[in-house]
Amino acid sequence: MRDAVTSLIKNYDITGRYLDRDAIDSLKSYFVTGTARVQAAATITANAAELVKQAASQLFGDLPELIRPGGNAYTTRRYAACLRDMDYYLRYATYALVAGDTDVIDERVLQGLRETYNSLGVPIGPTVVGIGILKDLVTEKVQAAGIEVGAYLEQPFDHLIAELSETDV
Ligand SMILES: CCC1=C(C)/C(=C/C2=NC(=C\c3[nH]c(/C=C4\NC(=O)[C@H](C)[C@H]4CC)c(C)c3CCC(=O)O)/C(CCC(=O)O)=C2C)NC1=O
Repeated sequence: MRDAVTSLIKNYDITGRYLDRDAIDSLKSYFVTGTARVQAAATITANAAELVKQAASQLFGDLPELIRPGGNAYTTRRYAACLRDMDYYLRYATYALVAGDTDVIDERVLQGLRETYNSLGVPIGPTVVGIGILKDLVTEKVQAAGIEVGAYLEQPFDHLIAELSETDV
């Protein structure tokens, strides 16, 4: 598991280089957003249950077939599994946000996920929609708390969305 700083150092150490201008710039941009990252993570944490509940109700409002007979989130057990998955996405996005690196998401969330979803018939398109809703709700919540929002905040969600959306070759 890596963060913005260890990733960078690892890359420079491989070739035995001192940190150059590019490295310093990327470190600066990480530290400049440091306080916002930590504050955003605290805001998400304090509102996690509510964010997941809201995102799910919006998702099921937009795609009601998911919770109708034959839908993948139909039955109490599967409904609960879906909300739990949303909670996983939110929690790991929060870790990645603090780390400034999506490595934790690759390692702990995405590895083997597509295969699991495919084998259980969990639809990936609606999952991606759900993550997008989470991202919007998080952005609203963080902004309402008076914390600067921006690419730093969206990146973990965009990474999940991009990786899950990627079509198999
Ligand atoms: C921390 C990393 C991690 C992730 C991400 C994870 C996901 C994950 N989601 C699962 C199931 C599931 N995931 C969903 C999710 C949904 N169904 C829908 O229609 C919606 C689109 C969506 C919610 C947004 C459902 C319904 C199941 C249960 C499927 C079944 O058992 O038939 C399963 C199968 C095992 C189980 O039910 O627990 C895994 C492994 N597990 C992990 O350890």
